Amino acid sequence: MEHRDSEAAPPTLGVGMVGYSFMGAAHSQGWRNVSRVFDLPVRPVLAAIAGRDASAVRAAADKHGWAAAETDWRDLIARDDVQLVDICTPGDSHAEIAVAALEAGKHVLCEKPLANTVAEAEAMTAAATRARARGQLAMVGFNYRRVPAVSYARRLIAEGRLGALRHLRFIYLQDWLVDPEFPLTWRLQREHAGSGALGDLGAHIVDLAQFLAGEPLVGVSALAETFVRERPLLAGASAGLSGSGGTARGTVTVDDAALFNGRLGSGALASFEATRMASGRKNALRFEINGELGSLAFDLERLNELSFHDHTEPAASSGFRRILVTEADHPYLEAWWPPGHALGYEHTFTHQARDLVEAIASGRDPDPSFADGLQVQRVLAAVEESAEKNAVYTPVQAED
Ligand code: SOE
Repeated sequence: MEHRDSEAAPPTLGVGMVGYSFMGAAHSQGWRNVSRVFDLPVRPVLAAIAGRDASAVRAAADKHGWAAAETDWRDLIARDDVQLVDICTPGDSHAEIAVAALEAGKHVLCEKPLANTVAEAEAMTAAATRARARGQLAMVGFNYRRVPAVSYARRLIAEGRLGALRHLRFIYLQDWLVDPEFPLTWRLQREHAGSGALGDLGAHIVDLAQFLAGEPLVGVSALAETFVRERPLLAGASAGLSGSGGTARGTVTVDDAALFNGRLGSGALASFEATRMASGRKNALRFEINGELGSLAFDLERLNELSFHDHTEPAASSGFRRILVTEADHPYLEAWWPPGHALGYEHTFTHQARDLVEAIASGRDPDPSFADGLQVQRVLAAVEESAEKNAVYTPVQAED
């Protein structure tokens, strides 16, 4: 924040983004429209975008509204017109870029999961702590916290409307890996993605469980499986070649699905299922939370709705009721459309940009912080360790 164009206009915050695929496009949308929707003390400016392929990054800059394009993220960080670096690359480059950006005096937004390993997440969190002392902020992009209905669920839980929590049940199901001929992209390679459905989808629901409950998971027991162990290589790729004749195939080195149970500090129990093999389920992130005074249920595929059961009401007339989370006093809704005029997936990125910009302008710690991202990473590591050890897995006896 940093440049003031005129006395009347708010100061600007130059944003530089690294990466321009799905998440780059989604974050771009957020940066592009945030100051047209919310009245912000600081106006983000899409200063520059970086990617390795010169013509592709130039095309992405034009398409998504970035003023300049760079082919090396180091050059992006070095730019004077960039005060915030938004990292939308695969997990294997998060740590290097984030630490370099923070050390160069930039604020950082980093896509989830924070890193591929706990060690990387620890280094990033240490860099964020050092940067905080110099006034720079770091946030991790768990965008589903910013669905208004999810944010409202947190508000109801924090207000005590559910009382003590007993069970938290989370599933996150997609189906884009059902086809065994789907190619071996970076998301299926451990060295690039860290893990599979676990880090990609499980990270979201672990973060949401901890955010909604307001406390961390303290232990887990897990199962994980890779159902399709070899997939066609992408054109041009050569590592891990196998097969003869037809398409060359490579080894899938991450999980296709992970199931785990966990315990929160308060003693509440949580269950999780993350898979990219659930045919028919496109982006089904669902939860149900039961407390001593009531329950909440949510489905991302109906993201403007929150189901609430108030168990203190007379039994005869109580039951789950649907709250349409589009009222002006629901989270984030004051700036959008009249009640009933629904929001969607993309709006979570606008809300994410708003929350980070407001934190920067006010000097408040953003949330989720890198420390929150590290906590999620620790849970993912514990899940992998438990699944590898088959720690609490007991085979059901087969019939004689
Ligand atoms: C792919 O599975 C993916 O894009 C995730 O990486 C995102 O985090 C999730 O929000 C949607 O699905």
